Amino acid sequence: MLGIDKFDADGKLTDAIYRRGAEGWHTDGAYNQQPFKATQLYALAVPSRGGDTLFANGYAAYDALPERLKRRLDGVMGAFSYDGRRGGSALLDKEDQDWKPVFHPIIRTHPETGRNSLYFDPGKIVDIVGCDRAESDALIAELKGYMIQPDAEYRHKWCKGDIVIWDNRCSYHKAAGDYPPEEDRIHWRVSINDYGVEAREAAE
Ligand SMILES: O=C(O)CCC(=O)C(=O)O
Ligand SMILES: [Fe+2]
Repeated sequence: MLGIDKFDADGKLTDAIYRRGAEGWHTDGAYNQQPFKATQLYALAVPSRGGDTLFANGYAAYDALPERLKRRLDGVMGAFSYDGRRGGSALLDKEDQDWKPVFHPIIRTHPETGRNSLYFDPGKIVDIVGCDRAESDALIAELKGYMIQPDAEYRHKWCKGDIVIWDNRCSYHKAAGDYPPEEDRIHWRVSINDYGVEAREAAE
């Protein structure tokens, strides 16, 4: 359940709960070896104003890359971790914050649609494998600029009872984080694991 116990025992707003998902555009589970395939939110309480969730399309981000970058990034891996390039998270236990980086291709071919998307999360990426620090920093800054394409965004205005499911393999999202803090904004959240084609075939 997301959004409960927002105020601590002293009545102080816990920012990590109020602003969850609002720190920036991201894709869920990039710090996992096998990132979540999809995430589902079910709205149980919706504030009177604000609190939308914004989505953007990773295929459109890939399509917008100049040919030079598409070629440069072909087959290139990114290193991702929970902390990315900054400090720890207030929501996680110490042991989770110390996770080693995991590696994912930056250009990711969706296993079901066969389309390429830019797999990128500015808060979770540590560096781009095979580059020196300066080149990796420059590439990360450049890719950030292509993530959000203005004609490929969707803004969900929640109604109580809505269920929204998104595909983390080809999209980014963030919470608007702008609703009245004294009001409830509560979702029931389910992360859907991606066992990959091999695991699915083995199970059939
Ligand atoms: O609360 C939201 O609108 C989205 C939060 C989020 O990023 C998530 O649940 O993965
Ligand atoms: Fe998220």
